[in-house]
Amino acid sequence: MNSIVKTVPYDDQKPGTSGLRKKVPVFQQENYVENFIQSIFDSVAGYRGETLVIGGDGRYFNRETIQTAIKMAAANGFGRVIVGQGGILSTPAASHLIRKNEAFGGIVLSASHNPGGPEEDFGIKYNVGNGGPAPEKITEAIYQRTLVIDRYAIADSPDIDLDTIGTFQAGDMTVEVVDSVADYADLMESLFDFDAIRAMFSGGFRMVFDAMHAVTGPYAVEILEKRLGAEHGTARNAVPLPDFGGHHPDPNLVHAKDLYDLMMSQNAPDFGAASDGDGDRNLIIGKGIFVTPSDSLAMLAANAHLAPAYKAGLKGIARSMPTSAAADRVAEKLGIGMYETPTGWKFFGNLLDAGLVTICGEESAGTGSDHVREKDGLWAVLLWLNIVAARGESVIDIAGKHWAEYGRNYYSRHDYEGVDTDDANALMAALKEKLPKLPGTTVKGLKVASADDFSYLDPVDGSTSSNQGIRVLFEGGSRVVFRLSGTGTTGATLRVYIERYEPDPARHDVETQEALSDLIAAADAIASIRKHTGRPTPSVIT
Ligand code: VG1
Ligand code: CO
Repeated sequence: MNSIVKTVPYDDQKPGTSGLRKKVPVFQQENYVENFIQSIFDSVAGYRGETLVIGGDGRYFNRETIQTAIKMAAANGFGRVIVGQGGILSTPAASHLIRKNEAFGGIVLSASHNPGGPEEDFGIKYNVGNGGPAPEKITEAIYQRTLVIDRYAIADSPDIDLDTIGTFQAGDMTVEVVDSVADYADLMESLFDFDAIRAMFSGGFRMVFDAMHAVTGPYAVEILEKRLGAEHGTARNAVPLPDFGGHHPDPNLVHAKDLYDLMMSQNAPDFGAASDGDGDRNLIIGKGIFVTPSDSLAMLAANAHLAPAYKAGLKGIARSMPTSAAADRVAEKLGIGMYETPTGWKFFGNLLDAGLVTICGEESAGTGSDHVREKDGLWAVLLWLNIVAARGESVIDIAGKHWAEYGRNYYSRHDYEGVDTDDANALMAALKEKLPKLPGTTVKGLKVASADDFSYLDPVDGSTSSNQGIRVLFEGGSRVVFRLSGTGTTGATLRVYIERYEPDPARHDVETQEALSDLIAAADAIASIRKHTGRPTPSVIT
C-alpha cells in the first residue's frame, strides 16, 4: 500500500555546489526530506521499473533518510533499489554502482567534508545515469519543484534490514543490500598494477592512510591492507562514525594536521594520504613534502601512462577555474585538450561522457578520471602508489623533477569561514563593480593584466553558467580568484585562491606563503577583505 501525503513547500531547498546541505535539525523538520526527494522524482522522467542506487557516508541521519528514500522510491514506481550494506557507500562507489548496474540514477547522502552529528551537517545529492552529479539544468528544476510541491508518495512498508546483504521487498519494489566495498575494490584492481604496488609494500614501503572516521575506512582496509598487503594499521581512524569522532572529515593541512606532522617528522613513512567524509577527496603527502591538489593533478596527468588503465595516454585534462594552471603545462606538452570549468564536479560529466577528457581535478583536493563520474579519493591515492612503484622514486623526487621540467605553480587557498552573509555579498558586489577599472592599474607592485567574472560555456551541450568567480590576472601569469562557497551551512565562506608561476628551478624551494606574499597583499587591497569581513587573517589556509 502506498500513501499520498499532503505537504507544504519549504523555500530554502536550493542545491549548492554539491547537492542540498543543511544542518541536521533543518532536515528533521516535518516532510523536509520527503519534499526534497519527491521534488527529485518529479523533476526527472522515465524511471518506472528502473534501478535507483542509494547510499551515504554513514553520518548522523543517514539510516533514517535511506529508509525514507527506499519507501518513496517504491511508491513512485522504481523497480529496484541497490543500497550499500549499513547504508554505506562512498560517493565514488555510488557512482560506480550506478554505472555498473545501468541504474537510472542515485541518491547520495552526504555533506562531504562538513562535520556530522545531531547538530551538524547533512546533505542529499542526486546523481544521474552516467553516475555523476545532476547537471545544473536538473538541480534548478528540482529547486523550482520544491517551491510548489504539495504532496509526496510513500510506501507503507516496514523498514529494510540494511545490515544484512540480500534481496528484500519494499512494496512492489526489490531492494538489494550489497557489499559496500567489493565492486569498488574490483574496479580499482582493474585500473592499477596491483602486483607492482604489492611488491613495493612487501619490499618495506610504508604508508599511512587517515580515513578520518569517515566512509573510506572499510575501503582502505580492503584495498590497501587486504588486497595490496600493506601492514595492518596502515588505514587509521578506519571505522566510520556518525559524528566522525567529532572532527571535520576534511583532508587538509588544518584538519589532518597529525598526518602532516607525522609526514614531516624524522621517522615518517614513505607515503601519507587521507580522504574526506564521503571518500571523494584526497590528500597526498610524501615523506617531507605536501603535494598541493593542483600539483597532484598535474603530476598524475604527466605520469598516468604508467598505470595500466591509462597506458594508451590521456584524451584531455579538465580542471576547475580556481585550480592552478600546473596541469595546463602538462596538457600542452602532451598535445591534448585542456578545459577550464566552474567549481564542482557536475561540470566535468559532459566532458568525460563526450570522451574529451580522461582526468579531471579541483584545487579542493578532488581528482578523478573517466572510471566513474565523481572525484575519487582512493583512486588518486592508488594512482600515486602505482606511479611511485613504477618509477621507483619517492614523492619528493617525483615532484622536484616535475617542477624542474614544467616550472612550479605556487598555490594557496585562503578561506574566511562563517562570515556574515551580507558582508560577503557586499564584498563581491564591490569587487564586481571595480572589475572594468582594474586592468592596467598596479596593486602592491603587481600590474593587472585582466579581470573578469568567470562564465563557462559547456562545449558539449552549449549551456552557460555565469557568476562562477572573480579572477584578477597579473602580468607574468600570477592571479588571484575570489568566490563564495556553495557548500557551507552557516553564514558565508569567502575563498581566495592565489597562484604564482615560477619557471626558475633555483626558486622552487621557497615556502609557499612567502612566495605568494605580495599577491596575498594585493588580494586584500583589491577586495578590501579586512574592511568587509572584519577578519585580519583567514580561518583556514590550504
Ligand atoms: C567545495 C570545493 C569544490 C568541491 C565542492 C564539493 O565547494 O571548493 O571544489 O567540488 O566543495 O566537494 P565550495 O562551493 O564550497 O567551494 V565535496 O568533497 O563537498 O562533495
Ligand atoms: Co567529498
